[in-house]
Amino acid sequence: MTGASARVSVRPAARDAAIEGFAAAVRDGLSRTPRQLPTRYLYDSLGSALFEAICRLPWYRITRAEAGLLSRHGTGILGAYGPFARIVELGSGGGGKLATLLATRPAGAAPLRLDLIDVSRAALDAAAQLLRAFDGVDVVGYQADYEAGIGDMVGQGTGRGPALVLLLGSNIGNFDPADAVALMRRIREPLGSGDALLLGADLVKPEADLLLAYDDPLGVTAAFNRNLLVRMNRELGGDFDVASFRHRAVWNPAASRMEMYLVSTRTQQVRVPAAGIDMAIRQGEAIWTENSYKYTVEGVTEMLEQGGFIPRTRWVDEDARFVLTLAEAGGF
Ligand code: AVJ
Repeated sequence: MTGASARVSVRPAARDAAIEGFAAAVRDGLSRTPRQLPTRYLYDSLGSALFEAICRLPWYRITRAEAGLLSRHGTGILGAYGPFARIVELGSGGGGKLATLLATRPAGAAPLRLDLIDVSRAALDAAAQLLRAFDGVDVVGYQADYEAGIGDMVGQGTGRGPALVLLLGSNIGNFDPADAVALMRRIREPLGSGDALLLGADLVKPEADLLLAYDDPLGVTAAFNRNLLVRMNRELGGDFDVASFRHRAVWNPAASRMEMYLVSTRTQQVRVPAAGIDMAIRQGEAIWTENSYKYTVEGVTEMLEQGGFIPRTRWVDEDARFVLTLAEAGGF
């Protein structure tokens, strides 16, 4: 039997479905100096598809490195405190990371509930389709940001056994250090003893490798970034001339992060009516769209400990410089 018993439902969070949230975030971000846009809005349907394409680029090694670690060590991970009765994934995307982990699950394993949290409805639909093929799993998708998702989902037990929370793919990289620790604490809060967190984080590596990963020769990352302008035009009635903004990726060594910008190639007026924006952008002026923090192994350990977790096992891909850490919910 393949997934005949799987229950698949995707619930949109009221807060997230609202276009008003996007409009307010755009109004706020574009009014700041420097101008910025919230990263999570990169993931509309096309943005999620472009991100999936990024994951397949030869220069973007995070996804493949993590998949290698998940398939080599999945049995140990799933059996560590288990068997787990529930897996909650923050930022599931199309479900590929979880599918890799579940492929290591032994035949006849105990039933498992999967709660997928993602801002992209299209990604959740794809993930539900992919994951329902696994035996004995119930899949529930929840369209929400991490904050709403944790509040509504992480604390819900099944009464059958421990829960494993997944924060993979270096999704933690979008958070400033203080926010990353705050996120760890938010995840830790509703968990009990025996529950665990599996965290995937990208490590510091040579600048040339990072620049190729975030400004790839095929221009897929540039398209992913510029799609945010396309989305503002479509959903908020904006009149961005998409072709007159170019993608820029820079390594900021002091902050240990990659930064992505959209740079205007000419001085121009831009209106985004639904966000109340009517602004002049100078030639060379940049709109900041993403931070991707790169960690050290020690930095990951410290973040987990400050967040109330006890790191138990870590696996490092030395070649791609990526670390997967299994941590137990501890005391504060
Ligand atoms: C999904 C946040 C992990 O930062 O590497 C990929 C997003 N941005 N290429 C990352 C991204 C540009 C990605 N994360």
